[in-house]
Amino acid sequence: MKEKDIIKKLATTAKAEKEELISILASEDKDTSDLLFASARDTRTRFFGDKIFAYGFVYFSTYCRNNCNFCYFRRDNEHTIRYRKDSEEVLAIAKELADSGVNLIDLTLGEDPSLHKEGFASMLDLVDEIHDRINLPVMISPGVISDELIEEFARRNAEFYALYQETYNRQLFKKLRVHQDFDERMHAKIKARECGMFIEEGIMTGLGETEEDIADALLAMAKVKPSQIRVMTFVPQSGTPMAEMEPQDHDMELKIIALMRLLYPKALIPASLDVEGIEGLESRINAGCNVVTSIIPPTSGLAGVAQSTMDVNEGYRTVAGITPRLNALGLRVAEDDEYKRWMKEAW
Ligand code: SAM
Ligand code: MD0
Ligand code: SF4
Repeated sequence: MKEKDIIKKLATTAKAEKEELISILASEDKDTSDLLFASARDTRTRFFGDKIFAYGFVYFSTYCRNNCNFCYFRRDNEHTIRYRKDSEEVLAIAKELADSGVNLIDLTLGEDPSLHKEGFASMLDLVDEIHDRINLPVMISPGVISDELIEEFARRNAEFYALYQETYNRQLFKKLRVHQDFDERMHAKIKARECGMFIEEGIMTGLGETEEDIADALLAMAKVKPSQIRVMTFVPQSGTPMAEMEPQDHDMELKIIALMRLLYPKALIPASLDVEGIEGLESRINAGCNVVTSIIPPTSGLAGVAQSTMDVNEGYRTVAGITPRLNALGLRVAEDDEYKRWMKEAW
């Protein structure tokens, strides 16, 4: 089948064979990509209208026991600024984010040994405090945690568990997430889903993966029944083994976003401000995203992940910063009760 017919089939059936996905990923034809993005936007409008959800990002500990080769916060990176925010600081930041109009608070951290030591007691309490005092849903991004802890976070009603596989190519996974277990990471997501949490799955591009790897990932991620799916282009980080790797342009990320939209029409798909900052917002939204992530208060002293400082102090990674840009595209930041309604209907 020709690429354009594959896209039409995808838009009506949400189905494609692996070879078909590969041919779209490999295509360099402008008409094909224009049709791909237009179909993705149509699909988003069909399921979400003009609503875009906004997530506040609280990276509250940058300590990590792991050594992922791509990550600025890996254990052995001596360039990293390490900090750990206490609960009162996190709550003050979450309140500021809520007042600014975000729909969810994403509590993210490295696999901080001191949190593991205390059994995540302070983070579990934070989930309760955000629910009680701030009344917003919570996403947790703690990395891989035990089944018992997943059960405990689920008991506290943490709504979302984000844990990205990065790749479904096991050899590549081993090179990236050194000394980590592919199956253990998959298991944590399946377990969390069984306990009643929404799952965010994700991949990275620009790591030397093939188009076949990407197509495999797009199809295989269905296994974890994700409600939110993402792709981010790898951004080389100083002080890491991959610091000198040639960065890839963002075209592949945009194509993957659009394919995600067509394969998983009801999914939440983030446009991360953490890759290209605010300048990268429009292209990602135009590829079919319906969430903006990595909104960070300018004076909070918090870091991003892939772009730890870009646009943060300038105040561009804020709801006020994204609103005019979304409005110019005929879109708007959703209200909290619209997000809560999505959660009810999506389960
Ligand atoms: N430590 C937890 C974990 O690894 O699951 C939570 C941190 S999570 C926010 C880190 C995610 O950011 C990674 O899973 C990866 O997808 C993304 N990321 C990290 N470093 C990146 C980089 N240099 N470029 C692009 N994305 C990156
Ligand atoms: C983002 N930097 O939203 C964040 C991060 C973690 N749940 C999300 C990758 O882009
Ligand atoms: Fe740690 Fe997560 Fe970075 Fe890996 S990606 S080094 S687990 S913070």
